[in-house]
Amino acid sequence: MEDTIAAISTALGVGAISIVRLSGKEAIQIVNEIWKGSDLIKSPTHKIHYGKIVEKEKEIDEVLVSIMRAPNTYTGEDIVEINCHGGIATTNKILELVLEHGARLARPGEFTERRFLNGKIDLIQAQGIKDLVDATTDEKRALAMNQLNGKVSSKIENLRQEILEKILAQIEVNIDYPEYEDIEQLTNEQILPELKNIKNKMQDILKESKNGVMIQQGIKTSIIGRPNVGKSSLLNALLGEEKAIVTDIEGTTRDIVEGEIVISGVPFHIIDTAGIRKSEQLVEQIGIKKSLEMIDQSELVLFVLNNHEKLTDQDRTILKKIENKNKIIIINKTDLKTNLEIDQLPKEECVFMSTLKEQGLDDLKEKMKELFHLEKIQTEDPTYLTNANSISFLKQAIASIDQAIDGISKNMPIDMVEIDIKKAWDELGLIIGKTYQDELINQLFSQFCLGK
Ligand SMILES: Nc1nc2c(ncn2[C@@H]2O[C@H](COP(=O)(O)OP(=O)(O)OP(=O)(O)O)[C@@H](O)[C@H]2O)c(=O)[nH]1
Ligand SMILES: [Mg+2]
Repeated sequence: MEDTIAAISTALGVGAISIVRLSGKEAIQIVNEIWKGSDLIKSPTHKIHYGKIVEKEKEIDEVLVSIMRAPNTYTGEDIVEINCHGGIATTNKILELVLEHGARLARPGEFTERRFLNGKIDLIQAQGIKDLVDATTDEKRALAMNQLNGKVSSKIENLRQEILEKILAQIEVNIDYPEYEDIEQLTNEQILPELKNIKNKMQDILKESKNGVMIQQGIKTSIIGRPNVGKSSLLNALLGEEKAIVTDIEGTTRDIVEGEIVISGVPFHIIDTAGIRKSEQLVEQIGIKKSLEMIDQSELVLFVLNNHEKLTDQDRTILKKIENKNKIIIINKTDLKTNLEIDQLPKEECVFMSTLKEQGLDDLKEKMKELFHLEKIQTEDPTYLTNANSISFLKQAIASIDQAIDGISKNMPIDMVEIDIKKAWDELGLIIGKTYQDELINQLFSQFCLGK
């Protein structure tokens, strides 16, 4: 991290102010070279200066410059922020000037990467910073904030601490001083119950993290059903706008229409598909194929039936296909006479609606909430893992603990079992981006004085 990086930190466009930010050893020197005002080199830290940005005596802009000296800065390096007048030309010009004077254009996320590399944050916190900036709902924001402030990290950190203190340290002591205790007794009375205890805690985090993924990535939802049952009408009702075309002609929807609604903080990405039926027409057949594929790709299927019509073989095929999926069966057009064999449908999964009369929408939303246990989400302080990498590391760590438990049950030597436990510890460390060996040794040493 020898070079000094620079970038425009505000959105590029017309606005009241823009900020050009620099980080690195040369940051203050570089800005001082294009600066008319008090000497920045002599500036104390965390001070704002008024002055002008100049190019060979020519004034470019009137600005405020913040000087922040290492180490108490975002990146841990010297940082200079130039608050200039907003607007594309001015901001770009100032960026150009700092680049000409020796800064390098920062890669996306490079300021935060330096923050991580300088040990100011761990990986979950870094992810939290990104998620916070990207957050589009209040739940996403709250979730990101708990990643950023370290609440999520400390959950993982606590697990590692327990593995270290209650298991690894015990084993180490007993390997080094085997005369002090009976190793089998230790394994069965202490190590095994602790392993099971930690595994349960890890599984709890894994279970909860499904919520994190839901909040962050949303739920892929598709509306499926025969032509004319009211699929597009349902999409429009959910979105509260006339997004899809609705007509009484079968096969109105040919291509895919989509939209998003947020229920209890969880975004549902809803896709309206072409009606499923036997058809000779090529275009429609493509649509139907897409619908069937859509079922496979969806996390939730809204299967729409017409209350006024009897179940067809097609309907039964679809019902079979979605049997083991998250689904809600929507019996639409309840304003018309019932001809549908309602008693043949799984009652607890049905919602009665009339999109025409605007009835049943709240029941549907309630059902969606129930299905994914969303009522809990808004009352909780969300400390979940949200990213696929972290979750897969956690799964690996659980598998390693399982391996260790299995090893004990097969009477494997304790130092063999220990390898799997260390592996779990290491895998948890990957979630927060910590290295393994040095830390393990340091902690063990400080707690147990093995050298005595
Ligand atoms: N009576 C009654 N008619 C409805 C209701 N919902 C939709 N319709 C009518 O049913 C017809 C078809 O509605 P769409 O929403 O286009 O149906 P679709 O399932 O998207 O149809 P395709 O795109 O052709 O597959 C339209 O004439 C709607 O006005 C309802 O609750 N009651
Ligand atoms: Mg349609």
